[in-house]
Amino acid sequence: MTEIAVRDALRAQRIEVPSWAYGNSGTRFKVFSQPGVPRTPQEKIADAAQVHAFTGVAPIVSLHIPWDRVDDFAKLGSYAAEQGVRIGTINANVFQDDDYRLGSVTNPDPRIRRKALGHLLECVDIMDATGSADLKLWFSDGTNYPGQDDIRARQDRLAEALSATYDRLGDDQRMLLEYKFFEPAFYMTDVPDWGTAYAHCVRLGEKAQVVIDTGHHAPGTNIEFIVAFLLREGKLGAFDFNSRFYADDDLMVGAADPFQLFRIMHEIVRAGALRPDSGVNFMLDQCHNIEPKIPAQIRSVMNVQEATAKALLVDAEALAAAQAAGDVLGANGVLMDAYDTDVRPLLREVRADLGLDPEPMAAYARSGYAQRIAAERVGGQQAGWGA
Ligand code: PSV
Ligand code: MN
Ligand code: MN
Repeated sequence: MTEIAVRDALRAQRIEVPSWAYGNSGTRFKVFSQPGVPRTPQEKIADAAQVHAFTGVAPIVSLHIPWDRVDDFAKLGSYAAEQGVRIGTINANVFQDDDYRLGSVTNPDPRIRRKALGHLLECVDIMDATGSADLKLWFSDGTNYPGQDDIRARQDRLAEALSATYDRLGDDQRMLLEYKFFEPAFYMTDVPDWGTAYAHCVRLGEKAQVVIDTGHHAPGTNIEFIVAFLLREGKLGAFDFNSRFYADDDLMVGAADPFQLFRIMHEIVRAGALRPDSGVNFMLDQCHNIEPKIPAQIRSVMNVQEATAKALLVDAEALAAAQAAGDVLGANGVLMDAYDTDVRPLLREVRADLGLDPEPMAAYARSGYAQRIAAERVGGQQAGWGA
């Protein structure tokens, strides 16, 4: 790829940020409060707009319903536009209601299944109002003990709810199905892995695609293989980017394993899936329990940019030649040369081209925004967990 093409690709890159990254969050042991956190969905969007203002590549904000429920979603969309961003993916939430103790769409009780489906359909109504293209579905459904419920019957119930939701989607809307190998269910999860998500999506049709949340795999899983496979099948709809050391840690993407992030982005670049119109949505799904939230989102966006820049710098011709020649060390060397490149000077130039400060973290710190929200906002809210 020519240097101009690399710069163009980096300028055109789009990363979607989650509204819930700006609220207070924590673990089940303690939620720490931070000064200036948003009290309303509008304030979360205003904070997200800061991330875009300083990086130039994050103009889209995902919402989580009901955490971001408002009376008038069309008006919230207009508010976002005034802030210089737009509302993106709508995340459904069927995991925080007492009724869902034994599951939501896979619950043995038909009344509770109907309630869960009602929420999913309501999320599509919200998408209509916000102009969102993607509905993201993650189910906490599963069982804690062998024998607790029938595994196959639960799959039937899941398929039924997915199909009813799929039928409600508009022509330009998609359903993104996210998997997670455990938690909160500890014995069996109803959508535990990409294979299960993929099989449901294939049955549903073209508008159903798989979401890869990077934190939702067992240690040692080769995530870039999953990326490559789903891309080849045209079934990779989106990422939920974050980092993990142990379980679903939701730490900043690229913090735990920048090399893994590079390997993922290499598969994306190879498949031509980086372009904003590729159908792959690059979202963050993170919490910032102890670090300040807006800078943590800025840092995360920068980490994705760095991994992307390195992936774009891979010498594709040299790599193909080494692979064809069976040159194991040569091929690996081509990849490592790109990974070992310091791309920060290049990204500084890309930002300058966009009319931005080349150093987003320092520029945000100097802006005084953090001090202003700390003074203005009293009584900031929890991101959603336990709310
Ligand atoms: C579940 O762990 C998950 O990754 C899903 O995407 C939820 O919607 C999200 O976390 C909430 O942060
Ligand atoms: Mn996720
Ligand atoms: Mn998660």
